[in-house]
Amino acid sequence: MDNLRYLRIALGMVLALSISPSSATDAHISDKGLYRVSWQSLAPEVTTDLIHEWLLHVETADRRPADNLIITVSAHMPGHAHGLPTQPRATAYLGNGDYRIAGMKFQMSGVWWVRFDFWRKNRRDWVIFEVPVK
Ligand SMILES: [Cu+2]
Repeated sequence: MDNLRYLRIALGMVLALSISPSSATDAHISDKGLYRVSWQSLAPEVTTDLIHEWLLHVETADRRPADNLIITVSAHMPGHAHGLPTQPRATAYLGNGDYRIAGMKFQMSGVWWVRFDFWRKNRRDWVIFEVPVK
């Protein structure tokens, strides 16, 4: 079995176990209204000092999967002069508007702002999520 196939099956299992109907209500609309974005941690809990992956789901405003996006990730804690110790990246497009984000690591508990920037054909949009870290 090749690695990508294995990854898709593993992700499918994780998603089947972890995505609840409420994840749809957590979707944020991007700043310019181009995208509808939600995220899911592939670790059971978002805690400190754990390098883990997220699954980012991106739809267009009319609810179709948004593919071919270039995505960058950044995060900081409001009021604190620091960001992440890692540089998370979108490492794979898994189809259906799902992107794998690797290298998430929060070194301090509290509220974080996680920002995703999206580029497609020189158009940029972005979204910020407020994420409580235990
Ligand atoms: Cu901090």
